[in-house]
Amino acid sequence: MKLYNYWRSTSSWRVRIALALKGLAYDYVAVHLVRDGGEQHKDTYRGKNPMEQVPTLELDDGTLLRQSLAIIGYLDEKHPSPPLLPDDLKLRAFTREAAEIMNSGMQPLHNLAVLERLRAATMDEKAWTRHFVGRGLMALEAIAQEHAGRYLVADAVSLADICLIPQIYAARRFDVDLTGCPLLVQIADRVAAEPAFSSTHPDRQPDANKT
Ligand SMILES: N[C@@H](CCC(=O)N[C@@H](CS)C(=O)NCC(=O)O)C(=O)O
Repeated sequence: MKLYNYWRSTSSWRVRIALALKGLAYDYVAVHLVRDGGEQHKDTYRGKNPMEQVPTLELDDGTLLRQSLAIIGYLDEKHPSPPLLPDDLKLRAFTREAAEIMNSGMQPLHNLAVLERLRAATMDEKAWTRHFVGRGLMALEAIAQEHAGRYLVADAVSLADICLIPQIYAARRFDVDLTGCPLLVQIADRVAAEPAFSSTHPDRQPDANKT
């Protein structure tokens, strides 16, 4: 398999974590989102991902999978161990709720293309990001207060943690105030030290900090 991704992309990191949890090997193909106007916009990559975003997972038979949660869902169904969703149906719903808050309620609002548009409109992109990421973090803290065990939802690693660790990384990158979500941060920092999360950290990727 080949994973087209970018070291600092939170959606890419989610897929790297899932691959690591499943013990699956892959070739790392770096797509530089900034250099030369962004390699995601070049014809060669747009053919693989018409949204001009990372990640894209190319299977050995050439099939292209896009959208991090769809890719992770495929990996989880194809390689069920360890499961990335709880067996209990209510815990499953809480896990998906947390993932969806991050996938549709937070990450898209600080995506590069959105920030570039805000910059062009001379809007305060930092205030924007802090507002929307802060709002999402408060909702996640409420989920943690209600449902956390060792992990964000109950006592097994899940899709919620796969989204959470990159999301907290992004929040810190954008200087978002984390004082209102102490349990979330406590869980995230503990889980981030686990091998599947730490080995896939942006700073440990081959394209890290390359301009
Ligand atoms: N919902 C998509 C989001 C993908 C996404 O926003 N990727 C960002 C990096 S995290 C990207 O490629 N941005 C490029 C751009 O905005 O030009 C997913 O989960 O895969």
